[in-house]
Amino acid sequence: MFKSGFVTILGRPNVGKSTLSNYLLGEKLSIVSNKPQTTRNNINAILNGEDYQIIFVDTPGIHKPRHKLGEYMVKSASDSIKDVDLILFLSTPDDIIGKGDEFILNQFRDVKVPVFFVLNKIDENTQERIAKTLKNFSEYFNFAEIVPISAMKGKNVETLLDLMVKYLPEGPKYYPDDIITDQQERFIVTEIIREKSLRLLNEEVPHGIAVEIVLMKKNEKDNYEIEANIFCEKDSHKGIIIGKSGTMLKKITSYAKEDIEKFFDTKVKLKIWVKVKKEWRDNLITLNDLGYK
Ligand SMILES: Nc1nc2c(ncn2[C@@H]2O[C@H](COP(=O)(O)OP(=O)(O)OP(=O)(O)O)[C@@H](O)[C@H]2O)c(=O)[nH]1
Ligand SMILES: [Mg+2]
Repeated sequence: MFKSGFVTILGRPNVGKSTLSNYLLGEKLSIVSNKPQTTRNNINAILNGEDYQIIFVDTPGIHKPRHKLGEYMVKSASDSIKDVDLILFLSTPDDIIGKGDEFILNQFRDVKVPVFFVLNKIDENTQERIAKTLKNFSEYFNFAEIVPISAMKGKNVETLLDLMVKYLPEGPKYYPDDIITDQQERFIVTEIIREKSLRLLNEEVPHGIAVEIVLMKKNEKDNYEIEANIFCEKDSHKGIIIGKSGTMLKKITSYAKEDIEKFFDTKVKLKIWVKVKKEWRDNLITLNDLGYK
């Protein structure tokens, strides 16, 4: 029997949803950083097994939005619940169930599909704390399965995968074998540039960044030529992103280039400009233009 289905990965920001999605896929498709609100769109990651196909939906962390971009992010994540066959609710060890987790769990009260509790980051927590968290959550909600994992180390992820397959319905192959995502190549490039910005910049600067591809084409040698804009919200941020004598922008560009070359397995010429777009995170038209729609 061939099994297939959509599995959404939901949780607060920074709990490791994208890390898990990447680990399951065996490919770095989603960007990851130690800052909350890294992922901004739902990203489908397609995993093919011998007798199954799972489409994982990596979602933005559910949080209290403070601008229209945040509203879009939270809505994308919450909407994913409607069309899936299984929900993975991710959290991390803590002494109590926080308000953020309660808010998410309450959205699951009426769903018809199984909900797994996946407790991530067990590698950096004590057994005692892990046990306490598992107990608290199992009393709070009727989960189909409870699985403690480390997405970073891959601990117990195989077990989690087996359980998911067990719960999935019989179904067709939704996508051909040779694709890992339905995301556009342009989107993947903008995300890689955004990841480098998130990792290299601090405080509020990286959160106000959006990336737009101005040009992306293959030249006669079949290598990519890419030009992109980094938008930020303030003149002072622009200075920080460019850095003294352009050092920061050079770093962002060279790290991004390296990853883009790895992802597409080809040489890349990358040029990036930095521009200011005031309060774009609250401007619906700009959000639309940047693909947050
Ligand atoms: N120690 C440890 N760290 C982890 C684990 N999984 C993820 N992390 C780290 O946690 C941070 C957040 O990981 P992400 O995968 O970006 O988290 P996310 O839930 O996708 O975050 P948003 O996209 O912002 O909602 C990164 O620094 C990861 O390296 C884990 O199992 N153990
Ligand atoms: Mg993420």
